[in-house]
Amino acid sequence: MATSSTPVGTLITVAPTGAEHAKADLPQLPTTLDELVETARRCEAAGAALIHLHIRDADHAPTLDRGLLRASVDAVRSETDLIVQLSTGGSVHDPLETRLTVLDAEPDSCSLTCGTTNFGDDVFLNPWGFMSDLYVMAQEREVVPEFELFDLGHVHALRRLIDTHGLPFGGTVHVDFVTGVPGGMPATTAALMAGVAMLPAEVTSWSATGIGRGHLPIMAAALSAGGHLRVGMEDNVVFARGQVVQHNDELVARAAELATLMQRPPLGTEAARELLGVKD
Ligand code: KMH
Ligand code: ZN
Repeated sequence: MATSSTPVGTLITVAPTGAEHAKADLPQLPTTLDELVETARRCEAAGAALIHLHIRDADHAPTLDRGLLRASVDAVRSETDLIVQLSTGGSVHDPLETRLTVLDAEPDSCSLTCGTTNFGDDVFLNPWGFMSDLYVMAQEREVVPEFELFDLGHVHALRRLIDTHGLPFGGTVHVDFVTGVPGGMPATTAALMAGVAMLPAEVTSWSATGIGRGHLPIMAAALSAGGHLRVGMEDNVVFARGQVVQHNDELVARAAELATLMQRPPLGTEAARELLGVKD
């Protein structure tokens, strides 16, 4: 990393929906445009500065429909000041070509996963050619990528992307460690610290998320090591033992409280834009 000093504030990202949970099992999952906008508003008020979006169709199934993506970006932008990041990971069933078309919706930021990983019983496919095309497309479209690292090999692949194509748009490099996916790196402090130790010098900020029961330990580890936070129902739907999350803002509020206790209060959206090199 370029700097070893601890950041003064904490970027809180909310990933409210994801592509994996079924609305039928979890009716409080925000899947409609109205629910998404209401979630965005409440999460911004609770301390989030960035929203990582997956969207659903009228049947609540994951979709990468261009028109729906565009409408979601526009609606969240008009109702909040959140940085809008679209997932280019989609669901494990989305074809690579369709995942590239996500940038047509002109988000501020996009996720870019740095390698293929086993994903439960499925495979989340991210071959070099796809990563490389997405990287260049994001540079051309002036979209700031967030590099999703599910495994230590992904850290090394990020090195190759930077060496091959230069810095991303915005001139900063922000990565997010996604820990605890069955098949990826475990949600342990040791694995997270191994990843942080390997980060290329060009990386200017990092965040972490713990899937499922890794949620709290990874949040504490990230805060103590100078990292930022990603929370949300995409990653974790259990607030505490026997208590299912009822709204994403519960997770954001707890992350904000912990960050504030650690003397690293949530960054506002303007400071977050500056941190990530996102256009105003
Ligand atoms: N839904 C996963 C297969 C991303 O958003 O970029 C991929 C994912 C990563 O969630
Ligand atoms: Zn995602």
